[in-house]
Amino acid sequence: MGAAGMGRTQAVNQGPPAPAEALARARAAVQAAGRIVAVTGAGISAESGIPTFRGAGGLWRSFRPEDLAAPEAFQRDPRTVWEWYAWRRGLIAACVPNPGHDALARLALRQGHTTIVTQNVDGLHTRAAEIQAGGGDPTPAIPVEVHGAIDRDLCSGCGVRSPGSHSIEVSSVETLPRCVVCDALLRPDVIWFGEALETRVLSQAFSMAGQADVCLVAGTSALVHPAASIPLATLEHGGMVVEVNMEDTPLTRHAAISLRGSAGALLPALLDADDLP
Ligand code: BJW
Ligand code: ZN
Repeated sequence: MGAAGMGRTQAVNQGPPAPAEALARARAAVQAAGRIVAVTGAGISAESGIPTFRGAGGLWRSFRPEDLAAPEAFQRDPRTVWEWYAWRRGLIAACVPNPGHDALARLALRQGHTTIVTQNVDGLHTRAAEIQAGGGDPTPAIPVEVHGAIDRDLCSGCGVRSPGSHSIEVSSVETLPRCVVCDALLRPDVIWFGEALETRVLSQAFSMAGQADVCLVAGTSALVHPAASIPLATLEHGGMVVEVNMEDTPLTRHAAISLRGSAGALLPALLDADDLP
């Protein structure tokens, strides 16, 4: 029996299994999988010190998304939006990957058919890939970033991309960074609410999920679409979803195996077995 069939059969109406048993089943599924896609969200970076968006301590408890993560907000008040992003850039730059990022990077580097798809804009999967590759080629563990990258700028006029600065003067609109090509305001190269995700990037994410035997979903509330639908492509293909999260999400009912706990503890326990591919 393939990994997908095995997980689904065992998941039917048996209630939550004991954590050790669920972990053992998830390890067996990962071991049996030919192709794996990992879909990650803010929860995987929480243990690196980067706040999540929703839930206790989440950014949306203190800030209104429509004031900061929407194109209308940038048109109305670019200074306030930049102030928030400059603060987050600084915070993220001071953070390092945690054992959850590391375990996923090691999996992708040793298992030739693993793709990491992340909603995170913090670049920590890429940094983990570089560290875990140890001077070798990190490419297999470089993620598909569906919501962009906070460390990059995008011209709001001509769309040209450039590396982001860490010394943005946010005291007035006049001092905000401008495009060297067309002089329009630069903005962070992230996807805001109401903006389309880049077609090529989104297609790649759905295509990888649509070929995967196991979709490992870690640290996302699975509330923001279209990213939240990516694991469903694995289910449509006949694969299984394994969820790692501190709490239930809308995806939990689709998951063959739900592992409750922190990604930093569970992902190494799940992926770092000696006998895994
Ligand atoms: C741990 C843990 C630990 C904690 N270990 N776990 C369908 C239905 C309804 C609405 C829509 C729909 N389709 C589209 C929409 C609208 C909207 C949307 O989804 N709204 C919903 C919120 C209602 N989507 C959009 O607007 C998207 N665009 C779009 O659809 O365009 C259509 C279009 C087409 C053509 C032309 C034009 C338009 C864009 C969405 C962009 C989201 N952007 C943000 C900000 C990015 C930039 C930035 O960082 O500033 O992306 S919002 C924010 O949410 C960020 C995240 O990537 C995203 C997802 O959050 P995530 O990662 O899941 O984090 P949290 O905080 O929600 O959850 C953390 C989880 O971790 C929790 O579950 C914890 O339990 C867990 N956790 N610690 C393991 N240690
Ligand atoms: Zn420009």
